Amino acid sequence: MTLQTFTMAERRDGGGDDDGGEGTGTGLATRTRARTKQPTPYRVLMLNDDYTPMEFVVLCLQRFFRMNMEEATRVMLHVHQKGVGVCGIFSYEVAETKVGQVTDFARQNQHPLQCTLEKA
Ligand code: TYC
Repeated sequence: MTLQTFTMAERRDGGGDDDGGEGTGTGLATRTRARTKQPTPYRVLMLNDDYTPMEFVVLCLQRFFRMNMEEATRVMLHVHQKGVGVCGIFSYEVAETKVGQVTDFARQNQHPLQCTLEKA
């Protein structure tokens, strides 16, 4: 969310007085309103492989995607059977961070587990 300052003349709603309580006293009153902009969503995907233990994948889903045991097991089995599965949908920055966390944790434990992201 960004905060944008604008003059009364720029207000779509016609604004109020020109130097109200929050005015500048110069006759060019400004107000600040919140502008919300949804970030482009990205899917984080987990890929299957033949070597990473199922328990390790479940641990990753719990640790980095805040899934409970039941959810994490369901997603892990989906990936195991179909080859790929969705861990969650995030802003680019958050998605990229999670991919890095999973990849680093997998490498630290000598597992080939792969995680990637794509535009949702
Ligand atoms: N296929 C792996 C096995 O049989 C388990 C696995 C599941 C690996 C999901 C990666 O993203 C994955 N041990």
